[in-house]
Amino acid sequence: MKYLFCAFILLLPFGNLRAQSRSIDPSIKTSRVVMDNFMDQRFGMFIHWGPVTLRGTEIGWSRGNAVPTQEYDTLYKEFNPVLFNADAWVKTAKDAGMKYLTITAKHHDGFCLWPTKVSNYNIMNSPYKKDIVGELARACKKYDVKFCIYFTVLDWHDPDYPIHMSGSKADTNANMDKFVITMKKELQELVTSYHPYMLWFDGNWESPWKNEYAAGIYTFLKKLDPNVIINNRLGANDAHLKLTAEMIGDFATPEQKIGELNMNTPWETCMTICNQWAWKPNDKMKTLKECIQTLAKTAGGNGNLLFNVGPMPDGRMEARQVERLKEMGEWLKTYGESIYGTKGGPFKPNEIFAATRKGDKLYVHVFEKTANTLTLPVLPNVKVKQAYLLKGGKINYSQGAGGAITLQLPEQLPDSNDSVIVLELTTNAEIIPVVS
Ligand code: JFZ
Repeated sequence: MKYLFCAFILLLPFGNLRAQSRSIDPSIKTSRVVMDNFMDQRFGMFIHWGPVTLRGTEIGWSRGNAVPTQEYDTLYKEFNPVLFNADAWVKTAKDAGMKYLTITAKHHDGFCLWPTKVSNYNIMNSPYKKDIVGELARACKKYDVKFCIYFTVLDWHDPDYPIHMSGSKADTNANMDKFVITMKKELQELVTSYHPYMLWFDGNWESPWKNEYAAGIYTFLKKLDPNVIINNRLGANDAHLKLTAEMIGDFATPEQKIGELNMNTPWETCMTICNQWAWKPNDKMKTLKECIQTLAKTAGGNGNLLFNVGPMPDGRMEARQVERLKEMGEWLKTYGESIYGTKGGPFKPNEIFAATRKGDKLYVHVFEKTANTLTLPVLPNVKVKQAYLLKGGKINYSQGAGGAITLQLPEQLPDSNDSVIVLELTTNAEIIPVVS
């Protein structure tokens, strides 16, 4: 009997390992076809929103810092964004040329923007009492914008989650297994009610989160929807820039910086239009030049851009931000074919130019005119058939014996933010190896 007991104890960890694997079954991973389609979208809207906007401080992070915890946790009782209009937000995204939209259904502060049955800390207990996530899902469908959901792993508000504030030590009364069950219920509600195209996880860097949980959640989600796309912040890791075969997730998530050219691993840069993720009055806004060049350099690196807007506490997006996004949309009306559905490369984007490609076309995004000509790094075995401005107008060029292409730039570039020159090649531009 004693020996039997010992054998049981010895075998326990193995049984446990089998039940809670640290990795996922490769056959359930999001397919290449689905990921290629996601990467073709190139431009999406990120929205960070919640009761904290009443204070204009950062979502999640200001809890217990700029805003005392008690006060932060009761802000929802005053949250009444009567001017919220899901159609208007989605229309803003659409007019900006954005193809998908991601809303913070739950951020680190734990407040839920949908009527969850799992916790009372949700929008139905605010004076507003309307399903914000549901409204946005509906409007996205109407305007043919792909609907996506941001969901944080860590939750500083839930007593079952061991950490109650960034940097604080673990609460021994917390119950992580119970917390994960709650999380699964919340995710089940979100996936089955709103059918998100993609789930953008976050908050995976604190010690209570383990890959065992992440693998379980990934598997659980794939059973609910085999095609749902999942970012790399579900796996327990803080290497957001990377995505390796062992990491759990479908794409890498460089934050507030443009990812590096990568033809193999899907990635999406998330970046704010101002400085803060959530709304802040008079926050410094990026210039149109910065916005357009960020998008072009991201596409030039073969990545997507999830561009963040923080709406105001009354439910509207700031007029100046809406205007800026509209300007991006105007640029995309002319230049969209050099962004959507393209691949990045073969050159690494820099301050002067970036390149994208599709079929036999190589799109050269010219940011600055530093001389009358622009000579591109040598592309072996590539021959140009003709060159012209995407906006219209022939471009003279020469191709040296070594293959180097030199473009004659117009007296004045037609677009001060990014003028695209199309090079039609005699062969497929998409298979040109990356030039280092
Ligand atoms: C995270 C969030 O914390 C942030 O609020 C926002 O939602 C962004 C998209 O993702 O960004 C981070 C992640 C980690 C740290 C800071 C910001 N960190 O570890 O200091």
